[in-house]
Amino acid sequence: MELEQKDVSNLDKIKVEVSEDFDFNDSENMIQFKIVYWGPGESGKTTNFFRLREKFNLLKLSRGYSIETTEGRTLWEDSLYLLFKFTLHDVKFNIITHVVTCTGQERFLSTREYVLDGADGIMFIGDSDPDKIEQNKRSFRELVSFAKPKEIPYLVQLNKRDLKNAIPIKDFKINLGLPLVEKYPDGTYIVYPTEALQGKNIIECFKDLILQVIFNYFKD
Ligand SMILES: Nc1nc2c(ncn2[C@@H]2O[C@H](COP(=O)(O)OP(=O)(O)O)[C@@H](O)[C@H]2O)c(=O)[nH]1
Ligand SMILES: [Mg+2]
Repeated sequence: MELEQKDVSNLDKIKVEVSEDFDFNDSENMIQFKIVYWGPGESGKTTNFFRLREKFNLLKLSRGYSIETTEGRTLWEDSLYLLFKFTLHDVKFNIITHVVTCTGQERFLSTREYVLDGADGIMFIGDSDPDKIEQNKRSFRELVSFAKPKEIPYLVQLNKRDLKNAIPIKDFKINLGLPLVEKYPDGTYIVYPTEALQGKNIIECFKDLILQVIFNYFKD
């Protein structure tokens, strides 16, 4: 997979402010985004979702929901609406972000297509468990085949870095065909090491994806 050169000319001027002062009456500067959390089964998508729900406790529009099987696996999807404000060239925008996760289970492939429909940004959650290399590869290939033609921005998380036998980041990159350098020219990481259970790097990663989505939105 070739390294995409992202245009960095405008990124510095965009500031994402996580602010509670969301203006419901300012419909002109209201933008809606949909962010999908994608990855193999049990890599930590729902755990990411719980951390976002905690962090944005005061900013969410809805309580959100998770539809799970009796074993605690996501049956349908997790869904949540978050509110932000950000400033671009002194213009304030109100952003409503719909965050959804999809099931990693093969037998629910049709619901994954449903969940991906209309996505403005995708967060890939990889699993550091060395036994999950093939699942990571397959799921990432699916994501790329969906996101590349539509030019949907995505970031890659490598979750469960706390595992004692966690796969080295370099091996993960080689398996997924990702560049071995640390960052893209625009400053985003090729791979974000995370610990969703402990909440490490989850919000930072989410903010970087939002920035990519906003940048993509204003690029034309
Ligand atoms: N050790 C460890 N376990 C995690 C981490 N994140 C999630 N898990 C566990 O992995 C399992 C699957 O997580 P879940 O979020 O349901 O995965 P999903 O299928 O992608 O939604 C659960 O038992 C989580 O507690 C992490 O950072 N480290
Ligand atoms: Mg889940």
